[in-house]
Amino acid sequence: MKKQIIDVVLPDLGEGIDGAEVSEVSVKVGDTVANGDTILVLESDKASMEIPTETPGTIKELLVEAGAEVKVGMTLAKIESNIADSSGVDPEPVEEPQPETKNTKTLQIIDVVLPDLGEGIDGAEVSEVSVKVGDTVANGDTILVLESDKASMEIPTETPGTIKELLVEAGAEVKVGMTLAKIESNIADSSGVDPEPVEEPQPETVDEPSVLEQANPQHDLPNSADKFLASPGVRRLSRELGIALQQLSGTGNKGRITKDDLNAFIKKQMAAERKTAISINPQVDFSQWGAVEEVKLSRIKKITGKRLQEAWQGIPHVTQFDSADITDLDSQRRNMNDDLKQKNTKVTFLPFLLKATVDILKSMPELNSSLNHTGETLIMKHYYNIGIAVDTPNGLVVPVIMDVDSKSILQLSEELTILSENARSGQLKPSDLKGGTFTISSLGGIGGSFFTPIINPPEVAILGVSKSRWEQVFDPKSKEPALRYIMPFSLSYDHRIIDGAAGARFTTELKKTIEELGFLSK
Ligand code: CAO
Repeated sequence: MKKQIIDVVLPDLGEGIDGAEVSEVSVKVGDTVANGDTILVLESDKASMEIPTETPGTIKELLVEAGAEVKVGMTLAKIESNIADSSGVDPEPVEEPQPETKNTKTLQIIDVVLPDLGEGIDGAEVSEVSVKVGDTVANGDTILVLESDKASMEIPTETPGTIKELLVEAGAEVKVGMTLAKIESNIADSSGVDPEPVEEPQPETVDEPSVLEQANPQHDLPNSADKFLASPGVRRLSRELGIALQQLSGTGNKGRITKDDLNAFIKKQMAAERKTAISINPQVDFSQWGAVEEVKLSRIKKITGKRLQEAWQGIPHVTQFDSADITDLDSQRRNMNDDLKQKNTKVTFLPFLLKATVDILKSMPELNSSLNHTGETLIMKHYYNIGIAVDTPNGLVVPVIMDVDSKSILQLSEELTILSENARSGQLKPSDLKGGTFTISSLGGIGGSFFTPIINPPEVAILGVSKSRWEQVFDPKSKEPALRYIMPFSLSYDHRIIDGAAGARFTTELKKTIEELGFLSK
């Protein structure tokens, strides 16, 4: 073995492209690279290309930088490599011995079919189409990325050639055995050799939501529809790390997100996490004043605690208090429960409050919105998915009841029972925690009057419900004191989005609709 310095030269880029701009230098001097490792990403008018090295070794010199124009044949880098040659002469390219066949190659159109995905997965959603018609692909190149409930998978082609037709698009549901694309290929004729087998794609199993996903339950990863410039390598890495590219600002050419941007983002996140994790408590030996016991926090408590701290510190909260006379609602509920007795089921106040809340959200859409990640726009949601805070032995979780506006009181009651049981037995699925637009936290079954709930970001408001009490109030109709069942409630809202007037209007309208039972006829 002898160490030699080998020039990495820009190869022919095909499709008549004789030069391009360097959008990313993926290595630095001193890095060790293997055969096929990307050293540069280029951006031409026609395509974005990763330039790999065919020489394994150590990067000794980099002769180009991001933003530079490079031409075919230009030396890009110098690599120190162990070459198995004692003569000291540059190794002649040695032709791989070819199997002795009497092959002739013919052009054929080959169907790329979705292979068996394993783990009982028979279909999935296309989250990214990684190629386009006209692209040249090699054996093992990714053509699609799929996202199932269980895993994220890159689907490679086993056929090298040119993409002639793409039969699926991002967002489509695909099933095992379905034809995904057609490739024009130089395949050995009948006397020839079968194309090389490619390893089955191994889904990276993500049975449990990642901490990142749990901490940001509504946070979805990017799909091909996003408009962020990033090389396939950076996209792959960001997917593997569970980082949505929308959160990053690209410093590369035309705003391209580079590996350095991804690294800088991760460093920033880690620093922020360290900062948040630093307790405001000084280290104290409490045992000096008496017996103590140290108990570990549950995983849910740690995740929720961090999220609550971030929400409390990051959102300017205002809480508006009010109360509603629920005497009529209570008799309505009792009547309903009398009818339900045979079915051995009953309805609490919460399903009614869900309906009444959605009724008001429809007329005050800013309370059903989210700030977008730049803080420049508000995303108004035309669906009403309400999160319910559930107290469990392991801590607080917030499963979501979807499309509350289209469900009856009874349906909501049944769903609430199932979700809270699943929450308490630890059987919630990641999807049960996603997609909420507003949250209700009810302590009505426990006690207390009024509390200040913390907003569940990216939502902008949360309703806190407290235990109702019988109170003597002045009846404006009879002008007599009357005994009425009064429910205290509070609305915490994000003051960046909701003005005080809107907050007070919401609680006033909610009180009115609960007292007049207006929402029941809708
Ligand atoms: N006033 C008077 N009684 C009330 C009431 C209210 N506002 N809310 C509930 N009740 C009654 C119910 O009607 C039920 O009584 P009946 O059996 O006679 O009907 C009883 O209190 C118990 O109700 P519940 O709490 O079991 O059921 P729910 O539908 O009201 O709430 C759930 C379900 C899952 C929200 C609740 O069990 C829970 O976990 N609450 C805690 C949420 C929490 O911890 N929030 C704090 C988060 S910190 O921001």
